[in-house]
Amino acid sequence: MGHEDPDGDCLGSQLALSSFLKRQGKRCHLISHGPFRRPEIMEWAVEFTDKLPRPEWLDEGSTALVLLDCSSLERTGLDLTPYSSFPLIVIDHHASGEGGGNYRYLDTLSPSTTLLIQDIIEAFPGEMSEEEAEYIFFGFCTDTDYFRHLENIHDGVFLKIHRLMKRGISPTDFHRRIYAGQSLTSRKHLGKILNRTESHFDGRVLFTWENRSDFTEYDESQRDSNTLYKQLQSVKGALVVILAKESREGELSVSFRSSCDINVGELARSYGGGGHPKASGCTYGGSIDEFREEILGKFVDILANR
Ligand SMILES: [Mn+2]
Repeated sequence: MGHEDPDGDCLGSQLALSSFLKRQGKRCHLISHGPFRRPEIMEWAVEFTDKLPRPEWLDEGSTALVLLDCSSLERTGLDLTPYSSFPLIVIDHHASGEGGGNYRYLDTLSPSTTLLIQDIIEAFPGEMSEEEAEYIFFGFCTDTDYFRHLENIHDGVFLKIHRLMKRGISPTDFHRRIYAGQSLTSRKHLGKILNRTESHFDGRVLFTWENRSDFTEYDESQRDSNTLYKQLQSVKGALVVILAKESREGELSVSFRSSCDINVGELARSYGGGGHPKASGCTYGGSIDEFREEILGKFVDILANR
């Protein structure tokens, strides 16, 4: 299982690991709360269920829960209290891990959880299947926005990618699978959100928002926030991009992107959210106007301390 509202890395990790475990003669249940709203992962939805097998059907001595691409059971959006007697294995690359789990494989320097699954598969004899290589590469591409979020410390990643390509991966096919297939309406929606972006603190903080009426006009499932961040982060002088989306009346789903040393992971955690230093998110109870006032107030201090 992985976090709710899954992305390609979360599902790719689950699919690659379960394929590997099946090759080892294990049985797997792929659990996800969904929703499967990102266009590039929709075709995988059929592989997953949010119905957990009843605990009494499972053999306590040989069953484990495996949590991928997040470190806390709350992030699954599922009630797992009936399973608290089973061992928990956590495999994750997020920095916000609360340290849960009886067995942990955490590496915050890994650009994706799928690359950690690759480590596990490669630690065993036998060759990874082409299908596993595809899931791993897919998760890597979605989490790095196709090689965009890699630093010098990630040099070892290219050796891993090299081994995936030996299994028959075509990078250009994957690029098409991840980025093509968008509707014209979704591009117009992006235009609207870009158009209303506010510039604060001499352009160092860009703030934009989406409310419920946007989603009566445009299909919410087609929104593509990565492209939005990419456009806004390309603005000269922009350090932080903030998107506040009204997920329902009086509740916002907020995303932060940082292009500098401002740690937006910490910022999101101050609201009970999580993520990486450069990309994070949280929920906020209140209106867009209330949130704007509060967060810009915080940036007065954050920018003064730089
Ligand atoms: Mn991930």
